[in-house]
Amino acid sequence: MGQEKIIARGGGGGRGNSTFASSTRQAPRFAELGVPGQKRRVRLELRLIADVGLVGYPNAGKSSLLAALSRANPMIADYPFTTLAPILGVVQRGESWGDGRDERFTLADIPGIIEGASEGKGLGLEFLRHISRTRVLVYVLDVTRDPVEELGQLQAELRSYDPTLLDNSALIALNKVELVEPDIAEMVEAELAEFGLPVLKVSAKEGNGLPDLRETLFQMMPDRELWAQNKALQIEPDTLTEAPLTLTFRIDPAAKGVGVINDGQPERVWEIHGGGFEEKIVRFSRYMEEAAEYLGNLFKRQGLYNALKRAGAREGDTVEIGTFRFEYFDEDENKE
Ligand SMILES: Nc1nc2c(ncn2[C@@H]2O[C@H](COP(=O)(O)OP(=O)(O)OP(=O)(O)O)[C@@H](O)[C@H]2O)c(=O)[nH]1
Ligand SMILES: [Mg+2]
Repeated sequence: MGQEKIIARGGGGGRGNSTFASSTRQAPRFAELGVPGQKRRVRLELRLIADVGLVGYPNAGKSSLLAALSRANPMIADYPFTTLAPILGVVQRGESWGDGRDERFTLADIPGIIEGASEGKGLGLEFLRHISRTRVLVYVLDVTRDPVEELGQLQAELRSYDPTLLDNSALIALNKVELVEPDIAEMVEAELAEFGLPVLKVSAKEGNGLPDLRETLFQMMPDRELWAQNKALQIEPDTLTEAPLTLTFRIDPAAKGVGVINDGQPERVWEIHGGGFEEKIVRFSRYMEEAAEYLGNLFKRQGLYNALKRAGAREGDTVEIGTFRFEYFDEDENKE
């Protein structure tokens, strides 16, 4: 709100005639001309800024969920691509509008996604861009279809559009559960659990599980500031690798490992310099705990774990980046 951005600068103005006045030229009849301003052709793209985005195949019940959770009144019908443009609703916690932080969030219903959406099939990119700024994604799946297959497809589409979308908090709303026997719904729920996301069984039509869904969304909503920082970091990941990375190994005789004490063994410490890691770490100093998992993944993506492994790091070693220390964990050794 109220943000400004200069897209084209006006040219510098010329000096007026009085600037050129002198004792012999008291009323100069000339002035300096200004220089032309910048000319630019711009295309503005409108993005919804919603907190939560509903994604799913056509007909899964996204609009029905939006209608059930908010006062929005989207069109709902039993044919695919009913929703042609994104619609926003406001979801409240409790009865009042509340004065607390985040007592409400905005929910965006976007048109259905189909295979190939990221290449422009269906309504294509038109809507995927609208979920690039949401903090939580809800995958809406129809229990009577093939939810496991459809979720895989949805994620593949999102990934090929923007891989960082999959780093967002997300949950699965398994919809239309009143249409199947409870044990079928539970079986599907168990299969979907493989995706590592919370699964909530709901019926947008009958209202089953909706209070739970709403509350879970409130609980999952990441702090706006932290989310924005993570997002900023994801957008410019390459800056991490600019400075050359150096790993310096040292033994600390005072055995104070991170988390575990190495049975009185001297502590093995890897100091990390360069690679942009120290600079990134300080940006999270206020959020170390919350951001630990995110940073772990980021470091992995940026090759820090591989570099450590190649250098001979062992399980339980301490890795030190600036004032931040964590324990090295050998993934290959811990794989089943
Ligand atoms: N039985 C049952 N039907 C539902 C439920 N939720 C939605 N539906 C029905 O499923 C159909 C599609 O619902 P919509 O909410 O329009 O689906 P959508 O995901 O928004 O579909 P598009 O806008 O086409 O992508 C409608 O006929 C709904 O009434 C549910 O929980 N149970
Ligand atoms: Mg719809």
